[in-house]
Amino acid sequence: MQSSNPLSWRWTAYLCLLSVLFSLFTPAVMVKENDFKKCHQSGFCKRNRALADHAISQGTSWQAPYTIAHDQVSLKHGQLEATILKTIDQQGTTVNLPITVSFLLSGTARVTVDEEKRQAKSIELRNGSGARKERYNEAEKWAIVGGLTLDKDAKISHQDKKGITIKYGPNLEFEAEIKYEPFAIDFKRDGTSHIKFNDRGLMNMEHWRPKVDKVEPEKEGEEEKKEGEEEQKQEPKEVPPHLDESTWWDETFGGNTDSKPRGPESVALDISFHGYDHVYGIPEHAGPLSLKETRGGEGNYEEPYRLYNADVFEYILDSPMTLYGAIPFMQAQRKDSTVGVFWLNSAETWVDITKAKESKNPLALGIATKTSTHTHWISESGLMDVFVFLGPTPQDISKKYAELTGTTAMPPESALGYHQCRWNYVSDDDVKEVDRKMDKFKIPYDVIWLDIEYTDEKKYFTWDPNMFKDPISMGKQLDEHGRKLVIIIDPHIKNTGSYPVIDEMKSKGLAVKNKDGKDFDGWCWPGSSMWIDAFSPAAIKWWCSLFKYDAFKGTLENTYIWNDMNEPSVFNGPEVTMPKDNLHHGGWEHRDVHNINGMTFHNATYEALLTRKTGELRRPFVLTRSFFAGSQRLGAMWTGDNQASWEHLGAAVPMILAQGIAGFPFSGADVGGFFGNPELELQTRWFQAGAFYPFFRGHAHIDARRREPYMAAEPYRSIITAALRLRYSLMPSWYTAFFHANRDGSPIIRPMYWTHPGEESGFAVDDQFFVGSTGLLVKPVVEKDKDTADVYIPDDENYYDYFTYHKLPTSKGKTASVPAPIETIPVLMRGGHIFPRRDVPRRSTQLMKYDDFTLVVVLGKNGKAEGDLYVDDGDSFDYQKGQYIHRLFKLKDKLLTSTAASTHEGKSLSDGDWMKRFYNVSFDKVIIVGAPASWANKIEVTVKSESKERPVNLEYHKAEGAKAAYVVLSRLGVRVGADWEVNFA
Ligand code: NBV
Repeated sequence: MQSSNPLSWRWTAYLCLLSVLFSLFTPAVMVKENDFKKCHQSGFCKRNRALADHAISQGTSWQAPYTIAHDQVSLKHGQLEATILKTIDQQGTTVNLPITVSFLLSGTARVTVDEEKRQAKSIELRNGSGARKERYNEAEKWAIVGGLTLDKDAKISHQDKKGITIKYGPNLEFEAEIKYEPFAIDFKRDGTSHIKFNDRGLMNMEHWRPKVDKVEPEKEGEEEKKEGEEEQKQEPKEVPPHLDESTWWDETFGGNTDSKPRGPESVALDISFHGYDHVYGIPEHAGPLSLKETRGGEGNYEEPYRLYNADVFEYILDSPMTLYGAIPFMQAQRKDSTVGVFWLNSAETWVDITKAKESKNPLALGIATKTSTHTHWISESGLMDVFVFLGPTPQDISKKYAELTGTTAMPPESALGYHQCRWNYVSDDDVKEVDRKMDKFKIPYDVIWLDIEYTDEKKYFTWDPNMFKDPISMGKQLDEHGRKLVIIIDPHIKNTGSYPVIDEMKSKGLAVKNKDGKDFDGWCWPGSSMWIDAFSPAAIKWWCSLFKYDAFKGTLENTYIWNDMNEPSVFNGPEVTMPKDNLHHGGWEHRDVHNINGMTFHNATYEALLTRKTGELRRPFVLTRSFFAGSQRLGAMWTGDNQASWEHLGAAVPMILAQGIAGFPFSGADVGGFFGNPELELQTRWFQAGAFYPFFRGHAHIDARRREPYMAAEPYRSIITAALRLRYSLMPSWYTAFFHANRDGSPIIRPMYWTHPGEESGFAVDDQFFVGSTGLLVKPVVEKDKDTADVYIPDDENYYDYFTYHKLPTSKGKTASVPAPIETIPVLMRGGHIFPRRDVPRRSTQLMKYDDFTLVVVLGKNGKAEGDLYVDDGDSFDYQKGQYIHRLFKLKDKLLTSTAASTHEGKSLSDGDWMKRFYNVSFDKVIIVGAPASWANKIEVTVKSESKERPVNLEYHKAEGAKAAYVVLSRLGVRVGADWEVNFA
């Protein structure tokens, strides 16, 4: 940038100002591990961990003080109601904790525990707080969208004074054995225990109590003592750490004090997975997919996994430290069985994990027969609300969880293309230039992004008047090739004069409040800012009004939105976020809702895009940084501020896999790394990996050098371009994988345990994945100077190299070495699958919309293969009215067929414009890899479709060395929407 450029001096001035300000506040740019709490610095975590230590040290003599009053238990219409009595002192005083166990039609069980006094609001708040008195009970309202129908057939199979057993689920194959004293639940499937609640007695619900001020010793007497009897002074009695009251009523960290008007109120429970040695999920953490133990020991963490959405940039790898989002959903895996739990709580949460070898037979000296995983869930406030899934397959778990929290939204198809981002494209001309260059170098892309600098002084809904003089012409140029623009809108609103957005937000009372009920003012990019309270329906409505085309001038139909900083990031707040005693709509404390906060903002923006114009019903695209269970319904996420390092490249795949199995599969990592400048080899490898992220975006920090794909020197530019074209050619397969995720919650990229739950050797593998159900097995290269890759092979099928058709010498449970020089991405094709692609990658997905397809058939060992293709208009909601095509392909008994996959397909075909335009789109080519030698003499096959039969040329390529035989059928000319068959007999 020249120094004469106005942006340059403005930047210098701005940066100077920032550096002054940053020296005044805890700055976001210097975030280090120590700026975030460890468990011992978080009062409730420390107490509960200490309670666990205490309980475990007591061995069998420990009994949790929670008992169910046996004469008050009832089961009605699939719901068990009872009261847990918590004994709180030596005199036997008890506190009532109403418990509901709901048996859902889906076979999922839900255990909810509340506190009677809080339900009745008969508590007193301290410090004149205006907060709600109940335990937070609205997490369900935000996270759950279905699946709560009760299973009225659930029935009592046993009951006595000691407990009750309920049979429930499909064919009554599940059981919940509830023990009264101490309270515990054993969830069984087919008569054996899988998940146990409170079997280690770590349950803890810190009940409400009034603050009793300790009587101070009389001063005079004390003074006398000090003078004369110093040596007789009694040491204060040491309080065991689990009873330590020092952080009950207020707590200070990093100079910020939390006023805690309700005192201690944590909820904790131990949940054990019997016989399960792997647990997965609870994103977002930068660590392995198979979660580590957290109580020390070699290779383990010392700290629990933390879930407290925070702006932790330049984050540490291989760490249980919290990141930007939280999904408190965990799956456990053992050979041929998957189970799971969903801890529905939006407050700060910590999860300890330990594993124990257990011998079935105590006399079988030292022979451990199985490992069990013990987890300990600890949340600061709210209800105890846990869903239990008994599987038995990973698919069941993903589906049942999706029934509750919803599935990934069907995105606009362009959102699956490549996204070109950086902080920042400096002007509308700059954007146009990048757009032109991508075309010049024939590099496909769909979306270009604008970061915070496009605004007029960080005032969202405005454009920098000097640099973005004509956003409309910029948007129109992009539209010429079907491209989109994404602009960033953050939740902090600049608190400044002459800015209608802040004026309106204040006057309508839609900002988050501080503990005194005044608009909360904090520090973020714009300086002094206020935060929209997206929990409030009125705030959502107002937010929607800001996005109308006539309100937000300069935006067009091809403008989409990026929500950043929605944890929320508050530079001068505790742990770079909001004070916990801030107040939200309905009087809920920020403490209760913190982890949902980001999702409410994402939701408001999603709603805003849906309602930009009356009558315009197009799929929104909103990227979010912060998320919670349910955020998958609203758009995509990315893994935040990573670094241009090989280690961060390696960390991305396990993180994206964790997102997928936690129900939020539309995820990606900044390609190239956000901070720093990647060397060309790293950048190239990152593009190759990114081409297989569900969300594929290149992004860079403002200080990073320009690195648009065309900037790379040869041969890297061509290699990156090839990776991008590969993404575009496989787009039909990606879109079909999204369709499946949308239908049943399945991950888009799938880890080995999910696809092969019977193959234990793959349970910890997290650096490779299958793409949807295509059978494409990808292992991105994440190390420097590599020219081979070892791919783990999970079964005894045939595996072929995607590019060369070389058949790999493989065997189940072993790795196969595949060539991976810089120009190659290790991609294998698993036998038995058929996947669609388009062989002419164009400038954007929209330009490929009506192109013909190629089908790749990869024969399995049994000579069969199958797969599917889903297509719709990629933009509207007409697919919900049946305006889509979903074909099933099968090759068996020498017959390749395409049939409609569902009866819904094409309903009211004539209504849809897209259906009409798509009518003649065809399958042009079929490639059959691993073709039998008996086809070698064929030169022709017959294709039948729409009552016509005609011959098609068959090109047979015989096997050569490792290269498998394959067949190509060209100019097939069968319509995608029609049934057809090819006979190879
Ligand atoms: O808006 C600027 C950046 C953005 O580029 C990045 O992707 C976000 O994760 N944003 C964070 C704020 C500041 C980062 C130092």
